Amino acid sequence: MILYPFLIIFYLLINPTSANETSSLTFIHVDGAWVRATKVANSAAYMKIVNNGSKSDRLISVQTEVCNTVELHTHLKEGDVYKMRPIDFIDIPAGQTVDLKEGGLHIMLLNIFKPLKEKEKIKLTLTFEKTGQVSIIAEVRKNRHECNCKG
Ligand SMILES: [Cu+2]
Repeated sequence: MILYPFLIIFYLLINPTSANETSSLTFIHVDGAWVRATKVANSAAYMKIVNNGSKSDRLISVQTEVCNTVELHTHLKEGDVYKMRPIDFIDIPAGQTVDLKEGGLHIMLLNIFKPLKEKEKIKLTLTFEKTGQVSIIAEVRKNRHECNCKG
């Protein structure tokens, strides 16, 4: 069947984008990332995650060199008190921006190796279900209002 290789070549010529379909459907970027300065063991990272793609995505894990344990957290009301709770993923719907902020969704950094001082830069690697890994630099700040970063 000598025609077979030619059929494959023909398919590739008429369908050149098939190999990277996933990356063309999701487009994730991160704005205004910051991490709270801390002298104690735990801190949190906040940011806006923007999905300009046509498919929804999910943040499923985060890695950083400042600690070994990173959790995705939300705040839930129990009685009159809001408490932090770990969640398995954060949905990032197509065409929307998800705001990770104080009192809401956030990235929890647990058992940090050493104190985080203002203006330090911390690398965070975010893993999304479809987009894959996105590495960002977050600045250490005392609070959101001292942050020069956008958002
Ligand atoms: Cu938390």
